[in-house]
Amino acid sequence: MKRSTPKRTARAAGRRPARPARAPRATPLVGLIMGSRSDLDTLSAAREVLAELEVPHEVRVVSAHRTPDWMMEYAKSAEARGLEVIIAGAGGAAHLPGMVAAGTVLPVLGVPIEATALKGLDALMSIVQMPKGVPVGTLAIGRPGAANAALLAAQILGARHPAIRERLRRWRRARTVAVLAEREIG
Ligand code: RP5
Repeated sequence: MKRSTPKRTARAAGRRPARPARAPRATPLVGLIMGSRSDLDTLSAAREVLAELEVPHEVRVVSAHRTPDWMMEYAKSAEARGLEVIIAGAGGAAHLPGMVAAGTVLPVLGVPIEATALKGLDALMSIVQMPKGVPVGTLAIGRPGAANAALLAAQILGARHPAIRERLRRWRRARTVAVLAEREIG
């Protein structure tokens, strides 16, 4: 005999079965933004680390030179929306991280993207050379920099969110154990 489930009971009574309630999405703490969709390949390294550490985040395209008004709106509304750290990746002249930093007092971490003939060196120089007064924490060019930006964001968040700090501690410990397990080469 078939067991009655909420779905079957609802159908038998001619009602639509109620959808299982979805867990509400946590408010993003990190805004991961990029000057172009073409930056996503690189910045997915940050996205993966944020997901692994279960840091609620949002991912948006925000172009400094193509959508300047949207960029300022994003920067100015970030704090009120609950974001605590912004990771901004851009290539070429790469003014996005600095311009966003000018619009908020939240920490902004910049990731230089290898997007031009200068292979990311242009973006690195642009992002790291913020004039005194409006800092951008600048990471390495490309995917290693993107992954480190996510780790650094988690470290910043760790001061206020002990659960994130603990996940980060475990993440580090796992790397240590993995290296020690393979330390004998010959
Ligand atoms: C920058 O220009 C973006 O951050 C990207 O790295 C680069 C190229 O952008 P697309 O021409 O691919 O949109 O603004």
